[in-house]
Amino acid sequence: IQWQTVQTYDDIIFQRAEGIARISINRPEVHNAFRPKTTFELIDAFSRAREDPEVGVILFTGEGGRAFCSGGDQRVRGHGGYVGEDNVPRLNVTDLHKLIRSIPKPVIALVAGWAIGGGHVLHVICDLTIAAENARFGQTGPKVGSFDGGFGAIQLARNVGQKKAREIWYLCRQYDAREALEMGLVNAVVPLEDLEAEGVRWAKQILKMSPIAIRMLKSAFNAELDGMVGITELAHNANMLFYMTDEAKEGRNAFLEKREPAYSDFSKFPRRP
Ligand code: 2NE
Repeated sequence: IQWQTVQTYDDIIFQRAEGIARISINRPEVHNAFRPKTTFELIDAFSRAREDPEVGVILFTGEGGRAFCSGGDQRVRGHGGYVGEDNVPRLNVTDLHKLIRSIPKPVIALVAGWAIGGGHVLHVICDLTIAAENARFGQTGPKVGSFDGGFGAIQLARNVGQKKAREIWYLCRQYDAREALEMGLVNAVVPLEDLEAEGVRWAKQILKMSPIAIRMLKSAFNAELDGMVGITELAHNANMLFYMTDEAKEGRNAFLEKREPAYSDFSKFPRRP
């Protein structure tokens, strides 16, 4: 696959080819730990991939083959969050979590090496995870004075079950790729050299499917778990489909044509059982 750079950033790489976006954290010297700038750039790239009608699937990975992501950059962890160039401490990774969750296109994590701490949470949030044989997974929060009680705990428990999720968080152990596959933490394990090709294969298979069916499925999976926000997402997808009907268009046309006395004539539209 011939990746083309979409946008240049400092901390990440954003490429596109054949309907697939590839977004990669590029800080291998710290095992792809994220600082606020990294997160802002990721939010920008994911938003662009979301808006791009050519993109149907997003691959999310880390450069270097030794880490997907090692979580928040502990060197810039300050009083109340990770401190950016503006000296403001923040946890803007929350916005990235919500974006990956709701972007109406599948996001596939390709994990080589470490997926640790907040980096582990990032793959947990992705729709699918393909691991290289050298992948290692785990949470470190309670060891380093942190925790993620959001998707990092709750979605993890949905993925691997309550007992295993509590083990992962309370004991801060590390798990290899085979263990991750056994507990349902990842979808597949492949040799490191095949990781990207396998991700592209999965993406291409999804790209053959109905985009609306995939979109509706992602929001349906979210809806059960995400409360009012999840139901809103599913409901607005239903709205999108309704807007495509003649019935909804009649309402819009009547308003724009300033028809009197009643705006719309819905009489020709059936009341279905
Ligand atoms: C990932 C792990 C286990 C790898 O160990 P090893 O021995 O293979 O590598 P090493 O030497 O520790 O790491 C290589 C370089 O990367 C830096 C290291 O300090 C080291 O730098 P130098 O000594 O060569 O200069 N590095 C690695 N992870 C980093 C990080 N997160 N921040 C800054 N520098 C990092 C081992 O490196 C490890 O345990 N890393 C820390 C994992 C961790 O605790 N992450 C933070 C969890 S909290 C979090 O992410 C979070 C949250 O809980 C809630 C909200 C937002 C974020």
